[in-house]
Amino acid sequence: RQVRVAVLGVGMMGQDHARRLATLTVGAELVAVSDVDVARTDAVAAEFGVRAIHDPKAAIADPEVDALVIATPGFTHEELVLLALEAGKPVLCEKPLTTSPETSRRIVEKEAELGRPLVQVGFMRRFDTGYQQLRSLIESGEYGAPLFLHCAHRNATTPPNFSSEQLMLDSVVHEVDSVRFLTGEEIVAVRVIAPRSTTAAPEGLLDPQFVIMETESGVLVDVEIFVNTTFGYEVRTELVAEKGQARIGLHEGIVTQSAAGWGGSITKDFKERFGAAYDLEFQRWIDAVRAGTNVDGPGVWDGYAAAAVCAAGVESLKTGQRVEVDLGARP
Ligand code: ISE
Repeated sequence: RQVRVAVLGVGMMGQDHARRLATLTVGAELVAVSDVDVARTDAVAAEFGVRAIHDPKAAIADPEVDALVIATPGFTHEELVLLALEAGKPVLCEKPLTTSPETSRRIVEKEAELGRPLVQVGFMRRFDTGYQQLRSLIESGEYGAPLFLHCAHRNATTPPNFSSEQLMLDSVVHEVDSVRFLTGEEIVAVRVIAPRSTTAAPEGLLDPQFVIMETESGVLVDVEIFVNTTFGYEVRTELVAEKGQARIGLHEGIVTQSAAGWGGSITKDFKERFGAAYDLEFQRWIDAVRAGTNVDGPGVWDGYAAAAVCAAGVESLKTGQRVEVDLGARP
């Protein structure tokens, strides 16, 4: 049977997901969209020939909706995810799960009370071939223990009013999850420092920043987060292990050589760079919902751990100190 899905939040990402569900994901049927912007909801609903449900709570409660994609802004996630949990409906929630460890913890506890997984978190990099290959390499032990991960995460531009806090919660959160995915370890401490800002950074945003993370076993991670490079989207990771090194994300797509020289192209945004990863993420999620397991990928604990590390990062940026992360017991 087809899973009838409603997409809550049809901004840039939600529209992309609506299209994915309507045209690509096997076993899914897009049945409704919902957004605080009424005109936008109506336009997207008309585009896909589905229902516009203006109140997201009504969409969650709707008997003709089996599962939900939440792609609204992060600060709205807690309430919507908790309502979906109460309704017993599977959710694919875009990252971040919520904007604080306290609120994410509530979701972890609520799901534990229900006794079955219902929420998958949209850390799509876990479905990217490069990240999967790097994880397999680390897991195989062939290169010995990992020592460093050097990461660069660059965007061409940011949405208006993007703050230094959002830089941590919306952008660095991906590196946090990637490190946890690649190493299979929790992050125990964070320190954030920043050079002078680029003149392209909007008022109020420190950009770029440099984030240093330590894992349980002592892997040291550095992240250059730079979101106003003005020209393209690039996410790369270099592993330095005891007996070998590996890089992912350096060149996506074709590399050319001609009289003009050699080179390649740079993806313009994350929809392009991670398009295939999103497609796979959605297919695996819908397959899991149909199988009754609901989650096939990162879950609420991953969302919570990421929120805790990001909160420590925000604190470190303010105080300049190394901030330890204490996740507490996993229910
Ligand atoms: C955005 O929200 C994302 O999730 C992208 O993957 C990330 O690269 C970007 O910095 C965020 O703003």
